[in-house]
Order: sequence, then structure tokens, then C-alpha cells
Amino acid sequence: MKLDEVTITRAILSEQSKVMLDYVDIDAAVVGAGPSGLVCAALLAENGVKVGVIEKKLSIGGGMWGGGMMFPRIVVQEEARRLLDHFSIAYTAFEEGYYVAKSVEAVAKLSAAACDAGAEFFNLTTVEDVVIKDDRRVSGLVINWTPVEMAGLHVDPLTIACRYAVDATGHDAMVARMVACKGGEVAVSGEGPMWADRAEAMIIGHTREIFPGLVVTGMAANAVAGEHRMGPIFGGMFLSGERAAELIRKSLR
Ligand code: 48H
Repeated sequence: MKLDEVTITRAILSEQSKVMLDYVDIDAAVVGAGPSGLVCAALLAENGVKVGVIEKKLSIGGGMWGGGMMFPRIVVQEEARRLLDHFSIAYTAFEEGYYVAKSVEAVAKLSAAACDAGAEFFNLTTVEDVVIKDDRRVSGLVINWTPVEMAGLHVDPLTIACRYAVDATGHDAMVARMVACKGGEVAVSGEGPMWADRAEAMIIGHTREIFPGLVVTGMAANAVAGEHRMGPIFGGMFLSGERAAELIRKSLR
């Protein structure tokens, strides 16, 4: 087969333009493709929700690649083991209730599950603002190419509409901060010091709709609540992503 460069270009532009046009209006926009965002997106998509994942970096996976201090392993506790099974992530038992998985496999399997279920990924794309109108609800996200921000270029962004936005941006809780700084009745307390047991126990309760149309999940949920951090144990991230998906799914029904 003789290959033609222009056909390759047309294939990419044609397919991605179609997807981008289709995804200017979606059910759920998950901001951040770390573990909580990936679990949330995969479970939403598995339930027929039209979901787009917006990730500012080139790579998907957030803080999970690095495991604990660059040892590429994560720990997951008993309560979340069923989610490792659900996504076919292999693990070994350490001590009772502690399971160890490969961080690279976990990212790969969660990303694959989200893709298989129909979620669309928009990487290299930064959410820089939210849409809030008279109804006082987050009804859209303002996005731009990450390289525009990195180069400090003055290029106006574009906007997508969503029924729900999910702040899965990790420690910085970026979307919640945007809502707070634009006058939304949201306070971001910032995360507390390390206390794994408490942080993991509390994260599910902190996973909630903090402003109409905005659900927080993962480390962002703890950061908003002023809750502790937990280090490289990821069960809470998985369970929080699941909880966020559940909240949105019920509300969209
Ligand atoms: C688009 C954005 C934007 C933006 C950020 O940090 P993450 O892995 O998030 P979680 O909450 O799913 O997982 C947290 C976990 O990785 C972790 O750090 C833990 C458990 N720490 C415990 C501890 O004690 O330290 O991923 C967030 C993602 C990243 O990929 C960012 O690039 C992305 O969000 N992101 N994407 N627009 N404005 N801001």
C-alpha cells in the first residue's frame, strides 16, 4: 500500500473535528484525568452518559503514574478491591486488607475502560474558566490549548456546554477555585497534613455537588473540605470517582 501524507492529515482533521463538534454539548465534563476522574468517566460512560475528559497535560493518569516516590506501585485497601476487579487491574495481597497494584497498569486499564465505554479524551486542553449565568449553575467550561497558556499567548478560548462539570483536578481543586473566585458560594479550604486513615474515610462524604452543576471528586474533594491527605493509597480516589459518577447518573436520570 502506497501512503499519502495528505490523506493521513485529512483523516486526523476529519475525525477529530467531528468529535469536537459533537462534544461542544455534553452530559458530563470531567476535568482532570487522574485516578478519580478516570474512574468517574469510565463508570459514567458505562452507564450511557455522554462524557468528555479534559486533561491539561499530554499524558493521562495524573498523579498515579508516579506511585509512591517514583516506585511505580500503588496501594489499594479492601473497600476498593472490587473496583480493581471491575477494571481488571491485577494486584497482590500484602498484609490483610492492603493490595498492591502496578501504577502503570492501573492508569492503562482505567484509560482503556473509559475509551471502551465511549468516553472521549481531550488532552493538552486546559479548563481556564466556568460558565455561570442567571440560574447560578455551572453550565459550561471555558477551554484553551495548554500550549497557549504555556507560551503566554493572548488567544481567546472556546466554550463547551455540560449538564455537570466534575472537578477532578487533584490537590489544587482548580475548578472549585474558579467558581469561588468568580463569586460562587464555594470555599476552598486547602488540604491538611498527612493522615491516611482519616483522609480515606472522609473522602466519600466530601465527594459532592458543591455548587449547582459542579461535583468535586478525588483529592480536589478533600482540598475543598480542608481534609487531610493520604499519600500513595488510591482506594479513596477510586471510590470517590465512583461516588461522583453515581451522583451525576442519578441526577441525570
Ligand atoms: C484540565 C487539569 C486542570 C485544568 C489540573 O492529581 P490527580 O491525579 O487527581 P486525583 O484527585 O484523581 O488523584 C490524586 C492522586 O493522584 C494524588 O495526588 C494523591 C492520592 N495524593 C495524596 C497525597 O497525599 O499526596 O490528577 C489531576 C489531573 C492532572 O492530570 C492535571 O494535569 C489535571 O487534573 N488538571 N486539567 N484543566 N485546569 N488542572
